[in-house]
Amino acid sequence: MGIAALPLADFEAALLGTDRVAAGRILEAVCALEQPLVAVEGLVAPVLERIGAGWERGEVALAQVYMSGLICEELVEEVLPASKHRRINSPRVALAVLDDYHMLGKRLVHSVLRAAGYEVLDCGRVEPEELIERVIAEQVDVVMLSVLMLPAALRVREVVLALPQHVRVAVGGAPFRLDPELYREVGADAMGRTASDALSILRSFAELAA
Ligand code: B12
Repeated sequence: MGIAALPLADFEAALLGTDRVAAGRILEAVCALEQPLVAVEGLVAPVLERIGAGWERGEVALAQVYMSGLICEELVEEVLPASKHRRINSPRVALAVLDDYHMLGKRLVHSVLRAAGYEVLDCGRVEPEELIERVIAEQVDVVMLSVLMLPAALRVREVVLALPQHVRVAVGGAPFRLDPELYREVGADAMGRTASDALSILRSFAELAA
């Protein structure tokens, strides 16, 4: 199934109508033809973005955005795979949502990393101070941050400045996609546009360290 053939409009209608069953059926049907991650990135992420844009234009209620996010979180939990195997010699990777409540991007990045065999320290939703303490205490090598609000994106700088120099920081989420230079401005080492980018980022960090 080509991306163009994905039932974006039907999935959007199901979410806006809070019809979890219909949304689940649509996602399941796409998962039968595509890898679950491809389905989630091709269907769930763009439709949530469209719903967000509808909210900005005043055509969609915040409650609908909220319920759509919630339904998608549950559906994604069901379709994405659990860890396959553990990698030996993999870097210690920590993953967190910085200072806001948009959790779905982190969930996707977590699945991608686990499916590829990386062991991930999931810090959940954290303030910079707590994250810095954990990263240092757990001797983390790479920090992956999912950030959807601009004020939180600007706080990435606090994290970068407080971490030991060898720790690499990668970021992703709406503010970074809107302004592709922002990650450099806040001092991060890399930016991912999709959850799958987490893997190429880890590879590039490993090459730099070699
Ligand atoms: C769903 C949603 C919500 C839901 C969240 C539900 C949940 N449990 O997650 C709810 C309703 C709770 C919500 C609340 C709010 N939201 Co909101 N929300 C969204 C929306 C529509 C979609 C976000 C989403 O889940 N997308 C799907 C996921 C899968 O995409 P993603 O997170 O971008 O992740 C993908 C990539 O970015 C990448 N990625 C993400 N992180 C990382 C990290 C790494 C390391 C890598 C490699 C890749 C990567 O991988 C993912 C997939 O490939 C966005 C619109 C948008 N354009 O993003 C607005 C948006 C993020 N929200 C916004 C706002 C303003 C709010 C509220 C303040 C609204 C309000 N007035 O109350 C609150 C604030 C809550 C808070 N303090 O955190 C703004 C942020 C503006 C800004 N830049 O500051 C946005 C951009 C909407 C807009 N255009 O105005 N929201």
